[in-house]
Amino acid sequence: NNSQGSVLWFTGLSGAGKTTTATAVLQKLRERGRRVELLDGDELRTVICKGLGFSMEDRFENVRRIAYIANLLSRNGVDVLISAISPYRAMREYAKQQIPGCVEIFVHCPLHVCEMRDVKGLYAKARSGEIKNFTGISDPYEEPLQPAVTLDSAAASLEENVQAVLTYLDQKIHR
Ligand code: GGZ
Repeated sequence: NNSQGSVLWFTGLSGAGKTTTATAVLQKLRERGRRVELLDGDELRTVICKGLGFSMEDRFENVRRIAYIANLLSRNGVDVLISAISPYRAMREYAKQQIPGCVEIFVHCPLHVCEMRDVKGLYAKARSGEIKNFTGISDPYEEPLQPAVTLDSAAASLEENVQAVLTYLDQKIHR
C-alpha cells in the first residue's frame, strides 16, 4: 500500500494522556493490518532529539525533526501517530503544512488534573522551580483552535477516546 498514511498529531499538556491514547490507537490500527508508527516526543528526546531542551527554539527544533520523520513514513503509506506537547500553534501549523493530511488531535485535560496525576513528579518539580519552563506552569500552552478531534481524558474513558479517534479516521478515510 503506497498511498499516503494517516498522520495524527496528538497535542496536549504533560500527563494529559497523549501517549497512552496514541498507543491504544496504534494497537487498534495494527489489529486492522495497518502499518503504523508512534513518534513520541519524550522518547525521541533520547535519540534523534537528544540534547534539545525546552526553550521555544528547542521545542520548535524538536517538532521540526518529528515532522520530518513523520513525512518520510506517511508518504510511504505508514500511518503515523505523534505524541508531543507541541505547545505553540505556529509549530503545529508548521507540521500540518509539512505533512500532507496531518491533523491535530487535542488531548484535553484540565491542568489541575494533570497536576494531581503527576505520574513522573514533574509538576511538583515545576512548582518548586526545580524544573523551569514547564508547560502549563511556567511556559505557555496554546490550545488548538480547530482540532480534528478533541478528547478529554478527565471526562471520558481511554476506550471512549480511542473509539472517537477510530471513528474520525473511518469517516475521513473510507477504508
Ligand atoms: C514540558 C517537559 C519539560 C518541560 C521535561 N516542559 O509528560 P512527559 O514529561 O513524559 O513528556 C514531556 C516531555 C516533553 O517533550 P515533548 O517533546 O512532548 O515537548 S515539546 O513538544 O514541547 O517539544 C514531559 C517532559 O518531556 N518534560 N521538561 N519543561 N515537558
